[in-house]
Amino acid sequence: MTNVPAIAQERSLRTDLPGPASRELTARKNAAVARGVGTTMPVFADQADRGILRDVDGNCFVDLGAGIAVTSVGAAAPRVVAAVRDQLEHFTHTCFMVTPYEGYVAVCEKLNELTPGEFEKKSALFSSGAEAVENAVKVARAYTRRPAVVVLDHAYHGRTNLTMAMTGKVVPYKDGFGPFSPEVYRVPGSYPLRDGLSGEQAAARTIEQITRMVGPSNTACVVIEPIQGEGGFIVPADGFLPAVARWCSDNDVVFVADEIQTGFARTGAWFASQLFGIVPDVVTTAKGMAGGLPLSAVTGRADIMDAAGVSGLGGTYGGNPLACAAALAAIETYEADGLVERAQAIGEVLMTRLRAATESDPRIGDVRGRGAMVAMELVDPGTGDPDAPLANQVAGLARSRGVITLTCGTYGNVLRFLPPLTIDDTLLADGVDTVLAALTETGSAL
Ligand code: PLZ
Repeated sequence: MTNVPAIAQERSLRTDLPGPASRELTARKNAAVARGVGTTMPVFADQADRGILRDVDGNCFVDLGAGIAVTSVGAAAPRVVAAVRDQLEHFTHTCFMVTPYEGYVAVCEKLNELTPGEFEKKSALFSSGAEAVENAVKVARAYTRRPAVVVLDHAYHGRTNLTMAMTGKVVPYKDGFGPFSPEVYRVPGSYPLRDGLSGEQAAARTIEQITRMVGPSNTACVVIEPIQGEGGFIVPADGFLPAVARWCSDNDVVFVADEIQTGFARTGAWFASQLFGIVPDVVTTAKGMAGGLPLSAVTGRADIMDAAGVSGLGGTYGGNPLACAAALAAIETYEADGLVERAQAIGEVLMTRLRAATESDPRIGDVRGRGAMVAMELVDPGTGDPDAPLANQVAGLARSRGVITLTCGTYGNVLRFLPPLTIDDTLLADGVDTVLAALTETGSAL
């Protein structure tokens, strides 16, 4: 196992962006790929390792997105590469539902051990995050024999029909794609910057709405991202999540934590639920779990998970052997390389720099997050209203300087930082400082 990165860990631009090779590929993409599949960056990837992604023109970008919180161990983590190569030489696929294999069972054992809760757990594996969310709803309905699914404002749970219904933002995710799955009810959550409520107050409002609009006897599950991701990296006020989880348990409603973005060390804990002192009945995971290979999971109390009948859960590719080998190697990497602690250290670097910037720039309305899941919400300093054009301008400028920068938020005004946990401190500082310099250059609105 080599410790030498495959690419020098330095930002460097060799061509104007996009370079000639990316321009050519973009022309082919525009002709061949449906326009609905949007792309953030105008450049095509050639190689990626740790904190750097190199494009087909040889430009090296600081990666502050990790493929939307996926390549936390890096996009070429040595253990993952070796494990996938080894599995490839045995078999690529048998279908677990036809001829099972050990890797699938081993990943489930690991998930049952790592996710919060001391009770007996079971897991099932799938390929995408949306599929995991769908299956969490399936088991919750099978267990409770109730139909309703409760989700929060600003939620993001996926792009399939049921998960589109669960996702809050219409444009672009749901635009023109309805009608959506019934029995999905949306209630307000906790967004301290915008609602000014304490965790207890926000939870009382959430619970009151569920009780009044849906009724616990109709509710199969409440599905919550402990820190909302696409919706704006919204960290709920202290006390919000425990109060909602308590209400669920008092009413035999399944509490599902969607940890697809927050899970696997991202927030400086194995799972964000642990940061808020909650123990979900069911947890959905994906993204960071398998070092870049498509794998997702539902893990929960054994009695809930076993409520679905035999052959009620599955899918041809669910728990693909290559993805399982990758997950076991990625989990070993998190453990052996101390990446939970590394996420905390990354959080400190990010928070220190971003908080220092807020002192001199009133357009930074909020800096928030946990561990290596951090965001800066940009606002009009006079009114506090979201400033999406500014966020887009800053992200665009940072990208043109060689930093992969993502935005998020219902209002599109949040810049988010999700570096691979294997990025080094110098590169991380360079990436953040480039984004902050781009903000300064857009000039103060005051
Ligand atoms: N739940 C909490 O963050 C995926 C989606 C990006 P899939 N987030 C990135 C986009 O524009 O499609 C996500 C998530 C949470 C579920 C999902 C869905 O996971 O693997 O994209 O299906």
